[in-house]
Amino acid sequence: MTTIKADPYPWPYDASFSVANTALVIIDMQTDFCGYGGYVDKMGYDLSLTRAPIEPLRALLSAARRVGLPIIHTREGHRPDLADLPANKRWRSQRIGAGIGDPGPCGRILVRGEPGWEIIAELAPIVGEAIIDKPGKGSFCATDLELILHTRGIRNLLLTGITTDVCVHTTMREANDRGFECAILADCTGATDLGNHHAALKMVTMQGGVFGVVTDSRAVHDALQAL
Ligand code: C5J
Repeated sequence: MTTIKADPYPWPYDASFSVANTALVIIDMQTDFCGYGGYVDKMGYDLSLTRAPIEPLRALLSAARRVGLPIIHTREGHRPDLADLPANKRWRSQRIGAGIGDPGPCGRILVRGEPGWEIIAELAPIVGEAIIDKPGKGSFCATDLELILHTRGIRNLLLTGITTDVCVHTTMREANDRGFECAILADCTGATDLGNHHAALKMVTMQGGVFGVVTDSRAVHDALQAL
C-alpha cells in the first residue's frame, strides 16, 4: 500500500492505494465526445481539447493493465427508442444543432450501438473490464456501478476521461457523496472549454479537498511502480 502525490493531500487519505481496492475509471472516451463528426464536433467545440487526454490515458491504461488494476469504462448514450432521454436534454441538444437521436456523420447522435457512441479504438475495453452504460452525466445514476464497486471491494477511484466539468465532475461528486475516495487526473481529462477544465480541477482542491484530490498520470505511474 502506498500514496500518490496529489493536491491538496497525498492520496488516498488513509495511504491505502493498492490494486486490490482501487479502480481506474475512464469516462465517456467515445467518438461522440472526441471524434470527428460526433456530438461535440457537431456542437462546434474545439476537438483538440477533448482529444488531449487520449495519449496520456493510453499510456496509463496499458500500465494499469500490466499491474492488474481494475478498469471501468463508461459510455453516455440512450436507447434507440429514446425512452431514457429526458425531453429537456433532447430539446437543448437540438437547440445547439446536435440533436440527440438525430442522424449525423457517425450515426444517430449519442444512441447506443451507433458508431459515434462507441469508445474510441485507442482506448477500447478488453475482456474483463467493466463497461457502464449511463443515460446521464453521472456514472452512478441509473447504473449498477455502485454495486460493482462494493462487490469488488473497491473504495478508491482514479477518475479520467471527458468531459472534466460535466461527466467526470458529476461522477466525482456522486462517488464522493457515497464515501468513495476520489482522485481526478489533470492530464487524463479534458473539457470543451479550457477555462472550465482548469476551474473544475480547482474546485476539487477547495475546502481541504472537497471532492477528493487532483493528480496526474506521472504521479500514478510513479505509485504503480512503487507498489
Ligand atoms: C457531456 C460528458 N458533456 N461526457 N457529456 O455532455 O461530459
